[in-house]
Amino acid sequence: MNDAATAKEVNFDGLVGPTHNFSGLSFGNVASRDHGGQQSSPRQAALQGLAKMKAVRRMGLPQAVLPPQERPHIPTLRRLGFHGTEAQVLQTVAASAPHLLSAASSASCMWVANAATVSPFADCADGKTHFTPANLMSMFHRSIEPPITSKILRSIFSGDDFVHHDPLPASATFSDEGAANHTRFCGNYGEQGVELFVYGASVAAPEIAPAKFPARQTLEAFQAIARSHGIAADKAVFAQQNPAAIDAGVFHNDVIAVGNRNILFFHEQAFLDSNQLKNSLDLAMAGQAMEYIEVPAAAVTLEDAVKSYLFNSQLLSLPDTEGTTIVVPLECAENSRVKRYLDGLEAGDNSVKKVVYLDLRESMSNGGGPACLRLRVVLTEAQIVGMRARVFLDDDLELALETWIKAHYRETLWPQDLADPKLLSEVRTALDELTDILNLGSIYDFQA
Ligand code: SUG
Repeated sequence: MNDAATAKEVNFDGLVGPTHNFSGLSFGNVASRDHGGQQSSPRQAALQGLAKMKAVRRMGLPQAVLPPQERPHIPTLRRLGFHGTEAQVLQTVAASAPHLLSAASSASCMWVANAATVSPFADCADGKTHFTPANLMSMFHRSIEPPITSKILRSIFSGDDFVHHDPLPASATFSDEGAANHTRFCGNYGEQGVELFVYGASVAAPEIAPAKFPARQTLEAFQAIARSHGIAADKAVFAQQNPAAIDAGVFHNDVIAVGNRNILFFHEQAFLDSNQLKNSLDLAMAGQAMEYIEVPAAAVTLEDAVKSYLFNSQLLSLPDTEGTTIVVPLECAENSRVKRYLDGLEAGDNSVKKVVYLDLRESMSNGGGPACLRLRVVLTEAQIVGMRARVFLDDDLELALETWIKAHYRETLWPQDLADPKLLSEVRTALDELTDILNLGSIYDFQA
């Protein structure tokens, strides 16, 4: 049985794939729109992501990695009617429908906060950890991810302690974007916690919805997930995003709020009704005090929050340390209001004692900050030790990944370069080697 007392929360970070590029694919994500068509650096993107993993590991926390997917995804292009040899498929789609080539080539699976909703064993009726891969049906380029995500999660989290559900039906009613809209509050990670499910819209009350940009998570999706994960009714809290926040570019709740243990750090305008949310959380926590750090719009505007990604941060409880460390993107130091707020937070009367700024510019330019790049999974010592895949960072794996990135990734990439058949073979060579490094077996279509 699970040795709950040894349970730790592990950050699994998505390794940025070799086709990282800026194609302006995500309507409602202002960074994606603003950088569409620009030149990217896949190598820098992957190294920046790896540097974050190393930094968190240096803080004394376990850190693991999830592999990227195969892109361009030729099977998707064939499904869309492109035929011939792989080189012909690439050539035809580039000439006739370049937006489809971009979609089939996006490295978007790096934002693993959207990979799945994960409920730790202590919250689930059967005492097992439950995974539901997100269907990501609201953006075509992301809807390609779930089958392989599912395969990867099943391969890494294998055995009787883990339950893997299928993604929800790919219908607008069940639009699901995973952990980016899900937060868990608890005392120690191995104890039963409270799960907060935040949604942008619902079929039940369609009149409360954003006017400009899409709501990417529904209430109905999260109700289904809470049911199938076996979350007790009095430990599941559902709250709606403020539609005005979505219209300001908050396409996932993790762009405007983040939680860890008993802390909720959020913007005043994040939720439709913050007071009701706080009351529900207090009740569900049953006597365990919550710490609410609510940032007023007078200090940091919604626009500042979306530009700086202040809330797309990681709140980390470091071993043998009092208080919490917050990892934020470098952009937070470049906005004077956000910087002033963080300086005050660090010095103030609350649990956040230290701010760490990290350079994740390549991912940020597509709307992905520190929190987007990680999926949190609570694991016991025995589960960590028993893992067959080599996904936990140590000195050797860090070096192997760095060497691998430097050997296989291009320094620069334009969206037009996605049609280059050489890129496809570079990607496959790289991923083939990666499955060996990570001891994953064959997970990609091209390996079948
Ligand atoms: O789904 N961007 C991603 C960013 C996801 C961020 N995740 C969280 N907030 N958890 C998205 O919008 C842009 C790709 C492009 O435009 O090339 C993109 O897919």
